[in-house]
Amino acid sequence: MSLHLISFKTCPFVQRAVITLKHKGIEFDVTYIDLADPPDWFLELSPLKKVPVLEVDDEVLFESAVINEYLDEITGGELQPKDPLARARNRAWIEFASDMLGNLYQMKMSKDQERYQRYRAELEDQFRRVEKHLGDGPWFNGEQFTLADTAFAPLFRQDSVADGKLSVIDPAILPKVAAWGKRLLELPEVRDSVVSEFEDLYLQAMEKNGSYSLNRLAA
Ligand SMILES: N[C@@H](CCC(=O)N[C@@H](CS)C(=O)NCC(=O)O)C(=O)O
Repeated sequence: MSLHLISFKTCPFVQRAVITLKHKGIEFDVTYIDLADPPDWFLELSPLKKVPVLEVDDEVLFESAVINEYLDEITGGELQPKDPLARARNRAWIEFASDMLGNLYQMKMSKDQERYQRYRAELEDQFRRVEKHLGDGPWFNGEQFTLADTAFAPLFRQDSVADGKLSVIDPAILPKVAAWGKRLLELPEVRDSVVSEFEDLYLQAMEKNGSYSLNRLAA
């Protein structure tokens, strides 16, 4: 079977799939596209015109959560809780993480203070909910590392750009979130899930968007 991932270099949703692929040691190859100028073949291939897309031989899979469940299921399924209710809750939190990724992106790219504060407040409220969910760790659901961990990890990677100077995670307020995020970022599959120029590309995107938080950092 051949697995071919279509990627955009700074996309956190693609990163989720790469983390799962690397965690599982699954062979795959990658094609990077420019979402600002997507090729016609991609627009034809991707039903929502979004990345990630995973080509499995001649089949096309899309949506990061679905791709990750598939990757897990073909390799033993240990990244999902066995109990149906726990599995359903995990899926719900993965959806929650997707919403957080949207808010984090909007916050980082916001041009003005008002908009920045609005997204930041929303994100802080979401992190407080995650803090309440977390137990003694080490992972989102305790001892078992699951797809929730691979789904949230890109959030911590994006939060940590610029040496963490733009982070919204205050360890005094969110001690469990901070410890969990640090643990995730130390994993080799998370560290190696982005291209070497990720940081530069992400900061360039912020600059291009006239990012309020980046401008404040430089001032
Ligand atoms: N729900 C999707 C979200 C994917 C997504 O938003 N990808 C962005 C890049 S990070 C994209 O392809 N955007 C292109 C567009 O919206 O046209 C998933 O989980 O895979």
